[in-house]
Amino acid sequence: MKMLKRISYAERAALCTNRIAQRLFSLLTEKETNLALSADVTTCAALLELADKLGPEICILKTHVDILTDFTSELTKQLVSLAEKHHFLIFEDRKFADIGNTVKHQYQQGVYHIADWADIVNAHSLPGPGIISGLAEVGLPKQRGLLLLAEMSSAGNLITSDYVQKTLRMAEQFPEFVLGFIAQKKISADPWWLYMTPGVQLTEGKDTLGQQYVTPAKAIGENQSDIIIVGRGILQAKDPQSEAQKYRQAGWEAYCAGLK
Ligand code: S5P
Repeated sequence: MKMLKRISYAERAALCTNRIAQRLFSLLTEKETNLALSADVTTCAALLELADKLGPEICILKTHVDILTDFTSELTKQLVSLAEKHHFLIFEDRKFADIGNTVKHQYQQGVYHIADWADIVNAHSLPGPGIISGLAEVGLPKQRGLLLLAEMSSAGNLITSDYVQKTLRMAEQFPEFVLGFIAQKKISADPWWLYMTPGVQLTEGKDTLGQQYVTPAKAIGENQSDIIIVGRGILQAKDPQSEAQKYRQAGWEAYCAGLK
């Protein structure tokens, strides 16, 4: 497949107006990593240990705080200080999917107070633009950013190419708040959108519950995504730290190869 020369993260930082996207493109360049760790563990101690040990390797720590069995607000304070120590952003993978008024409360209130500590959250576009307006009311004053789920990695998902295009159109209405997409591939020629791709392992394959994996080379190289999101590929390895280094290297090499 013919690949077009890609625009560097640094150049794209200069081309975008979204504050979080600028921050992230610059972070990718400075730290030379496009690896996001999907820290899908179920205790605070395990999450904090991962964040501290693997923090130097990653640009983003992706959390699912609602799978923790022992969540307290102390956890999020410690995560924020680890994010400062190791220079990564925190992305709570909340996948909001309700009407604007409800997601506003889910984002700001409840047990987790997500807006107080997560730099980035994501939402399905399914409910329509009101979901983005609702989240933006809470997130924008705190300089947070939103990713829309344009595509999913799971087999049999109901997303069509029309849905993807309509998701893009919706994002275009909120350039200050929406920084990009969870997607399997680049979906727009505009260089300011940032793409994060889950369903990544060093070899292609699937799990028993519909998850489908592509390699870092395919996600970043062929599919022109920006950041690989890796969970079990790292978490289930004997030595997660050295495994994270392998993913980091694979992701970065795929990016650099596209610049030539
Ligand atoms: O389409 C998607 C979107 C997301 S955010 N497919 C996904 O797998 N995810 C998330 O990425 C999922 O919730 C999980 O936290 C992570 C993938 O984990 P892994 O263990 O399969 O790498």
